[in-house]
Amino acid sequence: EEVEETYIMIKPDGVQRGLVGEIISRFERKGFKLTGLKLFQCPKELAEEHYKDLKTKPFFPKLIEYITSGPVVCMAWEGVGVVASARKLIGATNPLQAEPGTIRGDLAVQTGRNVVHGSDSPENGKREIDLWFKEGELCQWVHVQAPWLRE
Ligand code: YYY
Ligand code: MG
Repeated sequence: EEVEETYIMIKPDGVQRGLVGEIISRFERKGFKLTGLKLFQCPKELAEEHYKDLKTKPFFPKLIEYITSGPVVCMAWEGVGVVASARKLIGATNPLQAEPGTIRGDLAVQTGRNVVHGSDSPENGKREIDLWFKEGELCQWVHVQAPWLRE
C-alpha cells in the first residue's frame, strides 16, 4: 500500500463544457488528497514536453493544438494507489470504449476530446507534477479523512 502522486488535468473541452466541478468531485469523493490546483493557459512548448513520447504520432500536432486551445485545470492528487485508480476513474482513452461510470465513459465521445488526462505510472506522475507545477504551488496538508479511509 504505497502512497503515490499523480498528475490529473482537465483539458480545454472539460473547462469549456463546464465539467470542472464534476471532474474534481470524482477524485475528491473517492478519497484522494488534492495537493495542487490551478487554472492555466498552457504554452505550446510545455504541451510538447508533456506529450513528448507521442511526438512521432500522426495525431501529435492536433493534440498540441487541442491542449493549448484554452485553459486547462492542473491538479496533483495523492493517495494509496492513486495512479492506477485515477486511470480507472478516467476510463479508456477512446470514450466510446470507456465504461459507463468513468469520466470519459460518462462525459465524452471522442478520443480527440476526452476531457481529462491522468499519469500512467508513478514515475510519470512525479515527472508531470514537476513539469506543470512550480515550487511553492503545491501544498502538503493533513487530510482529516485519513483515518476513515484507511484502517
Ligand atoms: O493516457 P491517455 O490520455 O489515455 O492516452 P495516450 O495514449 O497517452 O494519448 C494521449 C492523448 O493523445 C489522448 O488522451 C488523446 C490523444 N490521442 C489521439 O488524439 N488519438 C489517438 N489515436 C491516441 C491518443
Ligand atoms: Mg497517456
